[in-house]
Amino acid sequence: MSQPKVALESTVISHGLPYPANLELARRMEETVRAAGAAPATIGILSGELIAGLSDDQIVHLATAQEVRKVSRRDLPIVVARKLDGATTVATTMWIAQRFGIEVFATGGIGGVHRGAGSNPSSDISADLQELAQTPVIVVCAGAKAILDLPATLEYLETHGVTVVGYQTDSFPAFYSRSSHLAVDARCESAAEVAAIWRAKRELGLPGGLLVANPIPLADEIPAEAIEPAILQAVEEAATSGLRSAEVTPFLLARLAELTGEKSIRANIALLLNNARVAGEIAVALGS
Ligand code: PSU
Ligand code: MN
Repeated sequence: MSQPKVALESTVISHGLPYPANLELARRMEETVRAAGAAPATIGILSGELIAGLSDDQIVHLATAQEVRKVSRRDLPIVVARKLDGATTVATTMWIAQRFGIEVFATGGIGGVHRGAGSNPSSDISADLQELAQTPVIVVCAGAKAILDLPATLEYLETHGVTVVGYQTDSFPAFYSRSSHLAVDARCESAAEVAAIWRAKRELGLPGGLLVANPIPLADEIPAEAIEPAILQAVEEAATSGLRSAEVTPFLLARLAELTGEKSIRANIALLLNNARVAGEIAVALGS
């Protein structure tokens, strides 16, 4: 049997964290997956080629180049036809992972329903959610950032039949904070329990992915109250700046990082590594 594999995304490298924290993080994610007994495959697009298992040189390129497009599902045919470089979001990383036969993927936070989307005709809902409904990959995340509307995000996942399990938690995490106080569908204590739910889903013939929500380690947590003023400011600035589509999330992430400083970058790295470890353990439990 081949070694269990874990997919890793590249939008967090090109657009999620500043250099050099992004490069160090990408390398440490891979080491953490290996330490758990699995093989990492960082996913990205170079000159239009979909790659699952970027080399270190290729990761350096995505961490440093200025013109790397953030590639969601709708961008895939464009970057392939035009032979462009692309950093893959959760949606595209899932899609490429399943093409390469990889079942487990570690990320930081998934995209979701943006605040105000429900009442807004130009509502912004990440393609990550539809991908979870369609593509058979286990996604290990620390929930989603509270820049999003978390109740609406969970409702959307429910509507589209996406099972959300909490890893050693009863509530959906809010990225920097361990709890959003919103319930998950089931609590799993171990990687073996996650693997059992995944196998049952496959045996039932249900399409789509499984979302595993793994809270940030306690020592690295930033309380929700501490981060909320920065979120409100960033969301307000995004609304008044007239940003649209794929630009919104990178803008919010960058403003939040500026407003909250080093501490939020440290927290971001800590939760990503924690997710790489759990994803590695799940891949080993599945033997996939
Ligand atoms: N949330 C984070 N960090 C990130 C992202 C989301 O805390 O880097 C990235 C992920 O790649 C995710 C994407 O898939 O942003 C979602 O973008 P959009 O909302 O445009 O779908
Ligand atoms: Mn969007």
